[in-house]
Amino acid sequence: MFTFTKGRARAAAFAGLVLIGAAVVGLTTTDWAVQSGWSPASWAKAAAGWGLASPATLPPVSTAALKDHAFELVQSEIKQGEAMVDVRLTDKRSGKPVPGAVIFARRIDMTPDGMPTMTAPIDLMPSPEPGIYRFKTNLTMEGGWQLSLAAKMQGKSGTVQSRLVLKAVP
Ligand SMILES: [Cu+2]
Repeated sequence: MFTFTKGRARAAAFAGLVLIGAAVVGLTTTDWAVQSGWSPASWAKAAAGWGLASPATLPPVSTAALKDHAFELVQSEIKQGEAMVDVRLTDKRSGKPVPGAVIFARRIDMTPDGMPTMTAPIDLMPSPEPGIYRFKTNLTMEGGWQLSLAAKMQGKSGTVQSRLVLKAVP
């Protein structure tokens, strides 16, 4: 018989929470890249970071937006082609950057230029500094691109959702 270890159960519960969160806020995997590069170990670590002792103590999923937190672009004009896009997660009350958020959904497309179906791959890279989140993408066309992000923060039940417009320049 296969038995779940406590760590595995916790990881599975956390993965479930993130997917439920994505579903509840109206995101689907076809529209959004739900982060797939996680290992159960990192899920368990993230869950442990939230102080989750066991799946039974998982907090209820809230769709309430965390309006006092937002992502902002470090640079809003980026050279066309393969690019790194840095965003800062800020607590608007203190102005301080917030490290350690789990970005569970992300998408980049050309909605600002009337091309909502024109998307590009967008991968989360290692953070260059605390509170800064870096993405690798390929802005194949000049013009306006919209970066949509949804994230969970440690110790908070709501979701940070931001839509940021950047410009790919020659
Ligand atoms: Cu386009």
